Formats: sequence, C-alpha cells, structure tokens
Amino acid sequence: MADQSGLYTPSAETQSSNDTKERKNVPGEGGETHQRGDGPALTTSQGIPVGDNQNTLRVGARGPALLEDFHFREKIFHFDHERIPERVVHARGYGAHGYFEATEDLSDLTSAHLFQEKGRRVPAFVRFSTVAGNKGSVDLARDVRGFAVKLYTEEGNWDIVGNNIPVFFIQDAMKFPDLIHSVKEAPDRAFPQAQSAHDNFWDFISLMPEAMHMVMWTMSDRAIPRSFRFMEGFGVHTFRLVTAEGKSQFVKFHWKPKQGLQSVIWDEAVKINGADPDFHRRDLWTAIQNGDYPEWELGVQVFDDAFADTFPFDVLDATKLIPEEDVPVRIVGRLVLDRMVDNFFAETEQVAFCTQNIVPGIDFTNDPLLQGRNFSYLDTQTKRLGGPNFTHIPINAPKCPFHHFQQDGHMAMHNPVGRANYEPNGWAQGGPRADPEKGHRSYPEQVDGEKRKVRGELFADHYSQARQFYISQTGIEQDHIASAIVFELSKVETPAIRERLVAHLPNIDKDLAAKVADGLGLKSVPKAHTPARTPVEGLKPSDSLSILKNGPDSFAGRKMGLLLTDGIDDDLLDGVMNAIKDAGGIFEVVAPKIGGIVTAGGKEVPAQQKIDGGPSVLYDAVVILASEDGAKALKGMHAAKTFAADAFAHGKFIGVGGAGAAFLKSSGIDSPDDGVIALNKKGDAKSFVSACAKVRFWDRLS
Ligand code: HDD
Repeated sequence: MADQSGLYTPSAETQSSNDTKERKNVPGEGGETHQRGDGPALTTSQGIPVGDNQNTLRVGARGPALLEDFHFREKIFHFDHERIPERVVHARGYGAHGYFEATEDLSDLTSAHLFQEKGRRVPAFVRFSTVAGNKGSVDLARDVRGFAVKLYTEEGNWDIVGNNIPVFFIQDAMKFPDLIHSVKEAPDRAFPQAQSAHDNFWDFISLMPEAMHMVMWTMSDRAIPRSFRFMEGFGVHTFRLVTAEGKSQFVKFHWKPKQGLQSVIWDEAVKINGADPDFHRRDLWTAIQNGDYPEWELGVQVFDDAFADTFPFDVLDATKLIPEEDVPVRIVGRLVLDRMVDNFFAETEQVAFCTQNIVPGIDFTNDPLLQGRNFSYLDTQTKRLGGPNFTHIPINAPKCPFHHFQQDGHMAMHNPVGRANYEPNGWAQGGPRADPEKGHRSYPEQVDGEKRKVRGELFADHYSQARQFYISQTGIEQDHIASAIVFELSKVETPAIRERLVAHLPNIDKDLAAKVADGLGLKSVPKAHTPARTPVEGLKPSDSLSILKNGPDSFAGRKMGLLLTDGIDDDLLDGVMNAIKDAGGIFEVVAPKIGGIVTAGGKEVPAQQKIDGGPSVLYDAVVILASEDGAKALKGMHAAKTFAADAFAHGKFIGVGGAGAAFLKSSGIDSPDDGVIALNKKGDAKSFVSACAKVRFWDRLS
C-alpha cells in the first residue's frame, strides 16, 4: 500500500499467513482464514502494545534502520535465545500427560502414600525417546527407547527413568560417557548420527563383553517398536520397597502395554524414516487426540535377600534381568496417557527427570549404575535448564505442598517468604522442619568391605542371559537378530572389528555365530573369546522375552491403509470402513490424487494421502479396492506398485476387492497366499480385520 507520502508500508492486512486464526481462543486452531482484529493486541514481553509488526523503524523508505526500535530488538534478541542445550542422550523425545492409579493396596510392602489404598490416583507425565540421535533425528532408528515416568504424588515427585529394554549395556556408570561417545556421531566427521551401525560403536562394544546381553535386545525388533504405545517399559535397576516399620524387599518395575507388543521390521523402519520421520510422535498424538488412550500396567517383581543370594547373577548388576518365571510380575497399577501437552518446549523439552527423585517407601540399592545416575541427572538438568531452579518450571514442580529453604539463583520464581531462611531457628513462624516419621528414610542396610575400584564376582558372567534371551525368541525373531547384526557389522569398515564382535557369538549360540559369520562372508566363525566366568548352563527359555508371544489380540489401536480408486463399490468400501472402526482401529485413504476418489455410486471420499506420500510401511495392514479403470491407472504408478509389493514383502495382511487382485499381479505378486484376503462382499471385511489381529502373516516371512 502506498501512503500519501508515497512510501510503501506492508501491513498485517497485506500479509496472509501471520497470526490471529482462532478457535476457542487457541491461536492457529480451526478458523478458516486470517481475520484482522479478532485476536488480542500484540505486545512486547513488557506488555507494551505493538503498532507495526512488519517493518523496522528506519529513516525514510530506504534509509538505515534505527537502533531505537525496541520492539525489533526485543523480538530478535528473544529469537536468538530460543534454543537450550539438547539432552546429551535421549535428545529426541515425545511426552504426554495422564494419570497413574494404584490397583492394589501395597501397604504390606511399602509405605509409599500412593500404594496405601487401592484406587489412589496421581497425575503423571511420560516422555518417550530415542537415545543416540539428535533432537531432529528420525523416530525409527534402531535404538533403545527411553520410557521416563514422572508421578506427581502427594509425597513429591517420583521419577522412574526407564527404558523399553530391561537391561543395560554397562554395569558401572564410569563407562557411560565412553558408551555414549562411541554410539554418537564420530567427533571428527560428525556422522553417522542416530544409528549404531558404525565402527566406533562396534569397536567399543566388541571390547565390552558385559554389553552382549543388551546387544541381543538392541539387535532384536525391540529396538524398532511399531509405536510407543506397543512397547514395554522397565525401571531396569533393582530398587527397594520399604514399609512403615522399616522392613525392606527388593523390587524391579515393569510397564506392560495393554495394547500388546508390536514392532516393525527393519526394511519398514528404514523406509518409514524417509516417509514419516515423526512416525512415533504422530502415532501418539493421533491416538490421544482420537480418545484412544494408551494404557500400561505397572508390574512389580518383589524378592527378598534369600532369593537374591541364591540367584545365579547379582541383582545389583543392570546387565541382568530376573526372568518372570523365577519371580512373577504382580500387577499393582495402571498408567493412562490421555492428554497431549499444550506446548512442546514448555513441557516435553523442559521436563527434567532425575533418578534421585524417589518418595518415602522407595529406596535405592547399591547398583553401581544407579548410584552414578543419581549424580548425573541432577547435574545435567542444571546445565540444560540454566540453573538450580528448574523445579520452578511448572512441568517439574511438585503438585503437593512443598516447603524448603532453597532460595535465589537464576529465574527464581518463588522464594520462601518471611525472615527465617535457615534452620534451626527460634522464630515463632520458623518455617518447615524435618519430620522423622513422614520423611524419607534410607533403608539402614549394613555394608562393609574394602574401599577399592572393583566389581562383584558375579558381574563377570556376560553370556548366560544373552543366550537365554536368544533361545527365548521364535525362529523369525532369531532370524531378525542375526540379520540385524549382519546389517550393522556390514556398515563397519574395519574387518578386525567385525571379527572381534563375531567372536563373542559362539558363547551365546553357535547357530547364531554361524549365521552371522556366513552373512558377513567370513571364511569361518572366529575362535570364541574366553568368558571371564563360566556361563550358567541350562537357563530355560522365557516367553515374556519374545515380542511375538506377547502380541496384540485385535486390530484395536492400529491403522489400515486403504488404497482406493474412482469407481469402486460403495458397499464394499462401507463394509471395510465399518469393520475397522468396529475393531477399534483407524484408517487412512490413500489415492492417486489428494482430492480423493468418487465411488461407483457417486460418493466423494476424501483422501488423507496422495499415493506417493502414503507408502504401505505407514500402515499395519492394507486394503486395495480398485475399479477396472482404476487398476489400469494404478499399474502405471510406481508408488502404487511399491505400496502393494512392500505390503506383501513385509508380511502384511492385504484385503483386495474389485480389480484389486489383478493390480496385485501386475505389482509382481503372482502367487498370493492366505494372508491376501478377497473382499467380494460387504461382510468379508469383518473376517479380514479379525485376521489382521495377528499383526503379520508370519508364514510368508518364515
Ligand atoms: Fe540416562 C537421560 C534412561 C543410564 C545419564 N536416561 C535419560 C532418559 C532416559 C534414561 C529415559 C531421558 C529422560 C527424559 O526423557 O528426559 N539412562 C536410562 C536408563 C539407564 C540410563 C534406563 C540405565 C539403566 N543415564 C544412564 C547412566 C548415566 C545416564 C549410567 C550417567 C552416568 N541419562 C543421563 C543424563 C540424561 C539421561 C545425561 C540426559 C538428559 C537427562 O539426563 O535429563 O543425565
């Protein structure tokens, strides 16, 4: 617009995409188009109304900008400081709110307020994460997933900072920086990131036999979960439960997904990372927005000193688990996630978990990894969140009353009021006092020994449980482990590192060693490393360690991709859509054009994905409904053929209707098996969707 002086002054009205879209006062939600004047006045951080948010203050139309423009300076200054250091590990994460409910009264085991009564509920916040990649990396890296839970109890915040794998790579926190340096991008070239398939990682691991058990887990499909909703969580360490009378037992914490366990397969993971790097984030967001709230049961394995003394491994060793067959998991609570954050940075990025956050009735053990973690988390939050007052940030603040004498420091939001800021003091209003009855008391364990840099002798058994994990898997899962190791080591450029790693495998399983050696093209299996301690013979397979033996039992919570063309049968489509909804699943329509399709009956069906943006790897199962003309058109589309060919190659159930079967043939699927199910009439969809409960048509993959 030209004003009377002839100057051009772009204003908010001439800019189409700025602010003030509104629905229920949430900027950016709903409203169709930009409307001027229906939002609140824009102000600076100091609350001063802003008159112009498009132009800097300058002298004349083409003259120099003036330093005097305080609105400009504040805006740029603040933008320049938007980033905080990302987490040194677990940088990429996604969080949600919910609640935890005790489903058992555990007062015979712990004095924790939360467990004194069945049905007691507390708010919860959970952050899931990958470990190695940076904040902007992909969701389906082969990696451990963090499963960090903050419970806002009436006795303060209790953080269970766990993973989706029940054991860890190392036994002593002393080795953590080495482990993480080795897996992250190399310091000279700054690649590869968000993956362990490189020399540094396998060089380190091959020199650390204690990592072998966890390596079996990370090479399994546990490290490529289908969704955060379909994975387990573990507190990993042995903790203590302590009663009001001071009696203590050991405990291990488990989170078991009501949705069942499900993972993707490696070829899918690689392709998902390209098609939708935010696959896991989107999945959690969509489920919660749809009201399909994911739920986990809290399980505890409780055991006493007598069990610990006879168990063939050290219960303080985080590279070992306790099989559920030895100590059953007792379900004592449920965790439900039912609300996404209002703001990612304020909550998910600023949430600070600390293993040291435990409540009365819970205590640490002498696990050397846990002891080291208790230092690291508090330390890292101080740096990451800019000072000691990170507990003043709402997501980190307790939701119960709290009173202490900590004061001042950067960003102090609420200092104690009054004169007394020390204790003891003699003032009438003297402030809080320690309470020996209600306060946290450490379990008075007797300890004694020489002060030395050593580990317990049972820590030296590195292979027994690695073997137990391997033999607990189904044949398909064992194959996936072998292929994953071959894949990873094939990315290792130094042959000596490959061989050094393979030389551990005969100590775990001879067939596995042979398969991997063959896959790498080694002439023979290298001579096995000598174990530091004789492995325990005869450990039995444990079903709870397999994903496939603990899969979902319906299509609930899962997603179907419907590849549709114009001219398809209305009834058939209705049948498919209803059967998926009835089973508690969701679907997306994938079509040649994003404008959607028109059925034979003239109904317009909108698409959520254009075919090249919605590959079948994004779905748990697929349906292909095509008219004669539609099938011919699909034949000419590479993305459509890959959709079908990949779905088949990944063992997916495929429902085909109309000329869909003919199209499958032209996609190279000449001999469809029982996992390809014909949808001839409306009612066929129901049995198709029930078949999909099995996740994949495994016969095709074995
Ligand atoms: Fe850790 C973050 C889980 C060992 C030091 N860790 C972090 C997170 C999870 C875990 C889930 C992300 C929390 C979030 O979402 O903000 N870490 C584990 C588990 C371990 C483990 C299950 C072994 C049983 N960690 C471990 C050791 C050390 C650390 C041995 C150091 C001695 N971990 C950290 C850290 C992080 C962290 C540097 C980075 C960001 C943060 O803490 O908040 O302090």
